[in-house]
Amino acid sequence: MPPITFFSLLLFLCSAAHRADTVLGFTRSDFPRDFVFGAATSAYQYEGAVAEDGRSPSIWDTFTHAGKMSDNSTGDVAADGYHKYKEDVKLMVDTNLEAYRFSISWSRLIPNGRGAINPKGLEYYNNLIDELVKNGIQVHVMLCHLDFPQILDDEYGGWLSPTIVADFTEFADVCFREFGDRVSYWTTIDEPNVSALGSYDNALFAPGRCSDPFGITKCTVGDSTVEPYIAAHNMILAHASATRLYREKYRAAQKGVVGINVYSSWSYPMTNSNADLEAAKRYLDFVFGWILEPFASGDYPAVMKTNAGARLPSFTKSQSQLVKGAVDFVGINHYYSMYVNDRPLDKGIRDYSADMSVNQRASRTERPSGKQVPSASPSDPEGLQFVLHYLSEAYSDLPIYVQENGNSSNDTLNDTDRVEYLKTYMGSTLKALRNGANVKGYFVWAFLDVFEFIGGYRSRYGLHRVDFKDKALPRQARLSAGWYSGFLKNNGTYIQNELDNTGPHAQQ
Ligand SMILES: *[C@@H]1O[C@H](CO)[C@@H](O)[C@H](O)[C@H]1NC(C)=O
Ligand SMILES: *[C@@H]1O[C@H](CO)[C@@H](O)[C@H](O)[C@H]1NC(C)=O
Ligand SMILES: *[C@@H]1O[C@H](CO)[C@@H](O)[C@H](O)[C@H]1NC(C)=O
Ligand SMILES: *[C@@H]1O[C@H](CO)[C@@H](O)[C@H](O)[C@H]1NC(C)=O
Ligand SMILES: *[C@@H]1O[C@H](CO)[C@@H](O)[C@H](O)[C@H]1NC(C)=O
Ligand SMILES: CC(=O)N[C@H]1CO[C@H](CO)[C@@H](O)[C@@H]1O
Repeated sequence: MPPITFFSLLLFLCSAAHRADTVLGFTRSDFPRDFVFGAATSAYQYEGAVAEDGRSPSIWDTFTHAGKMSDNSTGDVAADGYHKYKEDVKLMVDTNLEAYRFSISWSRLIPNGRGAINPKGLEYYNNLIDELVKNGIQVHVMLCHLDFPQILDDEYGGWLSPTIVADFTEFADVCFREFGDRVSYWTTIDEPNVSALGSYDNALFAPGRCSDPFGITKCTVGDSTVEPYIAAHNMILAHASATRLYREKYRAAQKGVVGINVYSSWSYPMTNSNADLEAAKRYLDFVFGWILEPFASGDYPAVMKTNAGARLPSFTKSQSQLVKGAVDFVGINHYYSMYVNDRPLDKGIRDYSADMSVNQRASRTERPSGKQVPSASPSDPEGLQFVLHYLSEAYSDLPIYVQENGNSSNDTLNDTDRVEYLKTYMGSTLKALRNGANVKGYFVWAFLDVFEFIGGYRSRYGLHRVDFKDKALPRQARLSAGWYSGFLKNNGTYIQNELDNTGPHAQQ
């Protein structure tokens, strides 16, 4: 065989193997009919209108107005979803979305944190939900997506106080009562891991508490060694309490389900040494186990109790009973994988990351990133498959929804990288499903460009572009919106040439 042919054959085989592994060899109809495809946004990131119609500030208003974002941005206007939701639901119809996940601004609905309902806030969410239902789009609600009323932070430190459990349950009660006739899918809290660490360990997120040397800035208030654990503990209790309420008061009539969300990365050991294999396992216990193990066993993973000692709160007997079994499904937000190796437990003061006792990075070649968000995060669709299998096995086949998955891009409309990313991660989801993982849905983050908690308006995740420089905030479909739309519409038809012969508005 002449070298050139041999070489082409080799190339062909390699790329065929690669394609078989990663490329779209599937259609919508390969997924079960009750599997649901959607896209997501969240209240502070999408709505804007922060001082309108009776909304009170959330912790994110305070944080952004203190100039804490690297681009000095705020969510004051964001994508102006408060005014543009009808137009956006129309875009969802154009995109053939089967479901939409959004979150409720607690401080818009109940401006004092507890007590009186804001009629305008109630009206907004009723209108949005009606618009979705009218258009046949399944409604998935996140109750608390990183923002809660500033007034509760002022009063008792928000998630740091057990008082929030009762207030959160009351907020959930209002939502179940007012919206539950049209909403069956409830998720209580978004990314407790990220929220606990970002808010109380490294100060990347509102309210920006930390203690030296763990913060991204010089710390003035907080205690990174214990507060993240306390916050997560109260989130777990708040979730469990809201779930119990739903089950006792609403489930029989409304027939819905209540789940919690976790931020998820797969963890690969850097080497095959026992120490690194253990480290990768420990990572999973810290990421997933921290939040999910209490719902399975009523307690935290043993390794967390050992490494964090008394800094990790313990469950009382009645808390343990409340929490155990208090979850109908798990939602995961998934973006990339991590590579970990063992790091000896520091003898000095430790926060959560130090307790985990691993070095982590988002690619094999990067230097360990310490406690910050990785600078680059290569696509690793297989990692999602591992996560779905791991969760199915570790948590007795609880239904799983991929509630966020997506890729950032620049402002371009021709977002070929995003199409590739979504395709391959949806492919991994299908493989996991075929291999028995109990995965029920997949949501792209984000339906359109929004204010990003990391990166403000510099970082674009939308299927639809928002032109933030134009006061009218016009939306434009990206290539990815057209691609997703075609995938969802053409049911049994394999979409193949989407990148070859189409511009950004193709298939719309
Ligand atoms: C999609 O395809 C499946 C199986 O091929 C079929 O049962 C279903 O009715 C189709 N749905 C739509 C909306 O065309
Ligand atoms: C943000 O605002 C601060 C203070 O007003 C200013 O010093 C800084 O240059 C601004 N940064 C950006 C990226 O605009
Ligand atoms: C997005 O896609 C690009 C190109 O594939 C990749 O370099 C980047 O790391 C991805 N980002 C995430 C969050 O996956
Ligand atoms: C956006 O990124 C793509 C690669 O993903 C690149 O081809 C394009 O030039 C970039 N556009 C801008 C405006 O930076
Ligand atoms: C979109 O980007 C791809 C790859 O970067 C390129 O081949 C194609 O010509 C671009 N399409 C348009 C309409 O700009
Ligand atoms: C263990 C784990 O994945 N922790 C993540 C929780 O969220 C923070 C972001 O605030 C990540 O940096 C951690 O890796």
